[in-house]
This record gives sequence, C-alpha cells and structure tokens, in this order.
Amino acid sequence: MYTLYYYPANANAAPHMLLQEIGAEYQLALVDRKVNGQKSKAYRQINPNGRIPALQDGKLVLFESAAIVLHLVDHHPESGLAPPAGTVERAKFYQWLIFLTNSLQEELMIFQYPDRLTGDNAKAMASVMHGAEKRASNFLDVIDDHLRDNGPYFLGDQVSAVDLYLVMLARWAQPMTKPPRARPHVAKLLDLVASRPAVQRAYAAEGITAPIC
Ligand SMILES: N[C@@H](CCC(=O)N[C@@H](CS)C(=O)NCC(=O)O)C(=O)O
Repeated sequence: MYTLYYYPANANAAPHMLLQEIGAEYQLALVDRKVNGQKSKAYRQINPNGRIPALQDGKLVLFESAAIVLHLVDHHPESGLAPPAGTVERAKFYQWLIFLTNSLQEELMIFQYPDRLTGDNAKAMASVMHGAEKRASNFLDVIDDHLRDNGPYFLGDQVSAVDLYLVMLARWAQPMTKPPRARPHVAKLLDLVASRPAVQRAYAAEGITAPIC
C-alpha cells in the first residue's frame, strides 16, 4: 500500500494520476499548506525540503514528483505507461520527463512565486515573472511542435506517464498570457488525457472537478 502526501493540484498530481491509472492500492495523506504543514517537523522527516509531494512505499520514502513517477512505472510495467527500459522509446520518455520537470516546471515555479527570488521588490518581481513566463512559453512551443510532428502523445500513439505530467503543469500554467491550450497540439493532448477516467478520479479525490487543465 502506497501513501501519497499531497495538497490539491500540487506536484502530487502526476504521481496521483499514475496511481489511479495503475490501479494501485494507496492512501492519501493531506499536507495542509494553509497552515504551512509542509514545513512542520513531522513532514520534514518525510521530505526534508518541506515540499509536496512525497511517496511512502513500505520502508522507502521518496520525494521529487518525477522520481516518484519513475519508481511507479518501474514497479508497474504492466500498466504500459512507460516503454521498456533500454529501448529508444524509453530514452525519449526520459528526455521528455526530465525536460518537463527540470525546464518547464522550474520556470512555472518562478512564474508563480517570483517573490522567492526577489523578495518584496515589485519591479524585480515583475521582471523575473515576465522572464520566466517567456521561457515557459518557449518550452511549450517546443512541445507543441513536437506533438504536431509526432503526436498526439509525447510518444506518438501511446499514452505514457509523461502525458500525465504535462496535464499537471498545464493546470499551473493557466494564468499565462498565452496558456498551454492556446497551442493546438498541446490542447489536443490535454483533452485526450483529461478525459481519462483515472485522471478525473485522481483530481476528484483531491477535490478538483473539471476543467482540470
Ligand atoms: N521539484 C519538486 C517541487 C516540489 C514543490 O515545490 N512543491 C510545491 C507544491 S507544487 C510545494 O511544496 N510548495 C510549498 C513550499 O515550497 O513551501 C517536485 O516536483 O516534487
């Protein structure tokens, strides 16, 4: 039985969608951000960074949403949500997952919380936010071009955990001047994935109903 530490629509969403897709047994443990629960002494024993999510799998405790995704697909190869290890397709799966978590997700974090870099300096905040939005927008354009030529999913006709990850990020990116859905091939992928019953169950369990992204 897995335990997923979560707060609605936070970085737990991708692992959560995956747990539902796999049909794994799991329980949710709310980390209440309203009272800064992620910084509590008890939660820092789980994730010393004081960030959400974390996954407990028996004695194993993992943080970083992409690492949790990789652990889950490795342990549930029957789900078919990642290509077999050692294949060209698996290499591409790694490429897109790392691109999403390391490039797009990081810019979206800065876009959402520029003050973490700038403090209260309003001018610096606006400038940092603008720069992050521009970089995130460029990354989304790269994804749209890829999906145009290779879609409808990141790996062609085969849905994978990477597609779930984009749904999570697309929800966060909705406030952008040019939101993800303004790109036709990204929009198509989001429609396909957001209509999956497992995806809807995961968000519903976090108290979120359509539209998901
Ligand atoms: N790279 C990390 C990011 C985790 C993260 O920053 N989570 C946010 C919620 S989406 C969080 O815990 N924010 C609260 C805080 O930083 O205090 C991951 O993907 O797991």
